[in-house]
Amino acid sequence: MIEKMGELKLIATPQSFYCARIQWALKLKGVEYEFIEEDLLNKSPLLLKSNPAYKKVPTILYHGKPLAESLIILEYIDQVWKHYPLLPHDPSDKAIARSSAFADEKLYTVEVWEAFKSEGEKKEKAIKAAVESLATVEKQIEGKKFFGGEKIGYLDFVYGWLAHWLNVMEEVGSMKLLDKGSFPSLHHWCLNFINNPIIRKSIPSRENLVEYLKGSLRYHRALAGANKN
Ligand SMILES: N[C@@H](CCC(=O)N[C@@H](CS)C(=O)NCC(=O)O)C(=O)O
Repeated sequence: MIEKMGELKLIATPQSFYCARIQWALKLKGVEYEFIEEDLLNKSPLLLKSNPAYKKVPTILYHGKPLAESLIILEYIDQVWKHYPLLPHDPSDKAIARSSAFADEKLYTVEVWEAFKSEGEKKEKAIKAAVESLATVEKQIEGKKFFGGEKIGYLDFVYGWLAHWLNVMEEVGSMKLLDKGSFPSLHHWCLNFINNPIIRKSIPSRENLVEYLKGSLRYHRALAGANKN
C-alpha cells in the first residue's frame, strides 16, 4: 500500500527515542509520512486534540484518525503495512516479544531514568536494578544478530534506546550501565543496530541529545529540590 504524503502524520520530537521507534518502522517499510515537530514546552492544539489523555509524542494521525503510544502504534503499522513484518507471526513468540517490551518499560522509565536523574544512595540503587535488568536482556540477545533473528524487527525498536540514547544518558548523568565487558552481546547488537543506514538516519545527533538531556536533568533536579522545601 503506497501512501500519499499527508495521509499519515507523525507528531513527534527529534530527540525522543519513542518517536524514533515509529520513524524506524515506517522507513524500513518504506511508508511515506509527514513529520510534524512538536514543542513539548508549548504543546500544539493538534497534539492536545489528538492525544487528550496523555498529551505525549509520538502520536500519529492516519487519514485523520489519531493513535498514541509507541508500542501500540508499532503494532498498528505492522498490521496496516504487512510487508517487512516487525512482530513474529507465531502467537507465542508474539506474546513473548510483547512481554519483553513490557519489561523494557520498567527498565527504561523506572530504573534508567531514576539512575539518570537522582544522586547518592538512590542513584546507586537504581543503577544496580538497571544492571540486573540489562543482564536479562543480554541473555535474550546472546548468539543472535537481532532480537528476532537475522532481520531488524519489533524488539530492536523497543530496545533501540540502548544503542544511542543510553550512552549519552550515561555521560550526562555521570553513570555507567552498559559496560562492554559485562554485556558483550548487547554491545555487539548496539553496533549492528545503529550501523544500519536506515536506523542511523533517524537518530538525533549526539550534540543535540547532550543539550536536550542536560536540560532534562536540570529540570528534574530543580523539581526534586523544590519538592524538598
Ligand atoms: N509510553 C509512551 C511514552 C511517550 C513519552 O513519554 N513521550 C515524551 C517524549 S520522550 C513526551 O511526550 N513527554 C511530554 C509530557 O510528558 O508531557 C510511548 O511509548 O509512546
